[in-house]
Amino acid sequence: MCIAMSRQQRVAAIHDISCFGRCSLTVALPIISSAGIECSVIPTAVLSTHTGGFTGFTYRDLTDDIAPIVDHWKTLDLKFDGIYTGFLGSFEQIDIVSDTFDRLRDENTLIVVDPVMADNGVLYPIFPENFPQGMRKICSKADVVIPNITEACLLLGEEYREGPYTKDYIESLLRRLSDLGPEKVILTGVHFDNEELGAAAYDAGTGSIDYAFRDRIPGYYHGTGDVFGSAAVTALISGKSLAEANRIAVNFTVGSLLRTKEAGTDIRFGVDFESGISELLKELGIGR
Ligand code: PXL
Repeated sequence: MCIAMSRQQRVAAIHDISCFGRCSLTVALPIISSAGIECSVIPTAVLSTHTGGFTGFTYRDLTDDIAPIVDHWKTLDLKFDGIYTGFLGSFEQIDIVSDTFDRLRDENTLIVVDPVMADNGVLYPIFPENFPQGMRKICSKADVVIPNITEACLLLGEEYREGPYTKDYIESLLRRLSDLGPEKVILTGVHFDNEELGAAAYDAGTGSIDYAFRDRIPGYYHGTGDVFGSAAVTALISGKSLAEANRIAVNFTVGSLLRTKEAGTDIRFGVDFESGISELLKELGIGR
């Protein structure tokens, strides 16, 4: 009998820990781990809750901890199949995270940047106005970027527009985002009418653009971008194509939203992605 030994995949997730209100690491870690991928973390900040809709949250900036964590990791000769970044705790972290890519990557590492900084046309108030220029810098080093439309506009230095959008507009955003450096772009919040909402995936290597849509669910729920990004990273590291990863991430996010809406949960508490993990694993070809 021949037993093939395959090395377990390993991802470094660089996001904040929002202690309550499912987003960032409390979402990335369980989703990535659920698929049998080892998930190491570099926390960028520790907050009592995320910043969306809560007041009085605590905020501990971990800017000074990132380089020493990476220094220590460098003594361990670790290999990373992926590096996935999200919410950064300060403007100074942009250069530190950019150096971290250079220090942890090898030729096989997939760098995925979710330029978490804005939504619904507005930069999160916690960030300075020049934050998008910094984010552009780390996006230029990524293999895959996952912005929403607001973040895409900020990265490209142009006015945010309300949807519905035209195909020409979306495809122009995708191509111009890829021109910043990343070969692959997944753009969320895409809609051509008021009935359906989804995401577009562009691969500059093949020139292909693929869309995934589901019926729009009314209401705004926090943390869905991180649920989407974590599912997309999990699918990509599991060997799925960009188009498949996009479709899987849309379905996982919509399932999480539907359960949360049905349960009547406070929109600030994040979405019930946990109950969708077995379905996600089936989509990935891992579950029974
Ligand atoms: O889900 C994005 C996110 C992550 N982390 C923190 C946030 C937000 C969005 O508001 O506040 C701390």
